[in-house]
Amino acid sequence: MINKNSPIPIYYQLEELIKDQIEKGDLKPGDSLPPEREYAETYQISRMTVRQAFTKLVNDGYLYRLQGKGTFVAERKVEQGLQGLTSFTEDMRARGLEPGSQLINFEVIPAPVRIAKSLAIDESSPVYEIKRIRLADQVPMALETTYISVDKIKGLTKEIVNRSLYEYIEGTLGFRIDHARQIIESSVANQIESEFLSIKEGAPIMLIQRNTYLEDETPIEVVKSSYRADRYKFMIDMKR
Ligand code: 16G
Repeated sequence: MINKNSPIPIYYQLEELIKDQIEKGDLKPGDSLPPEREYAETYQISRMTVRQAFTKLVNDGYLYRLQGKGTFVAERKVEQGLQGLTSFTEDMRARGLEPGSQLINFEVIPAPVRIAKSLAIDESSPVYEIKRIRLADQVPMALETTYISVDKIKGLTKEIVNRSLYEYIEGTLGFRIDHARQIIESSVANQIESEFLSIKEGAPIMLIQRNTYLEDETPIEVVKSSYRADRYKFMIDMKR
């Protein structure tokens, strides 16, 4: 219920109320919300206040708006743990989602300077440049560009990267992927990202760069991923 005598702002109370309804399953992903007017009448509050709550929930990824159609409940975000070095395939399977990839580009190029440095190889030596849309139950989650040294990881094919890169590196080649450094920063989708991730240009995304190593510090991949910020959140447990 909304308590008008509370020091807690009304738009915030409404926000919490709608979040509770989503949490309890009274509102499910894809459901359309009653119009702002109806909320205003039910709770005897102004439409401005309702709009303020809706806008916050849209910005936080709980709701989305469709021009001329109304406001809808968004899919729950995938919560991605940050401890543990896992592959996309493993992450999705662990959640009961079907991992998939759509290959955008697979070619061998001369290593650009920064990639060569990160992979500890000579500049211009051959690297695979692999661009994949990563899918969960067919829904695009991330656009991922991977650089791998051709001399270190032999025999890569389109078929392999359409399945799992880590499965090939460990299962087939017998390397043990050991550790990685990952940097996460926020950004907005450019034209390419918006096209491949089915989001608007300028929509929020999270950029992740991962440099992955074998036990002996040999770098084996440099990966740049753009994740949909409306579908993903990251979680880390901490101990003091
Ligand atoms: C994840 C990794 C990526 C790795 C890929 C392998 C992040 C940010 N990136 O997407 O570095 O190359 O998994 O997945 O987590 P695969 O084995 O399914 O091809």
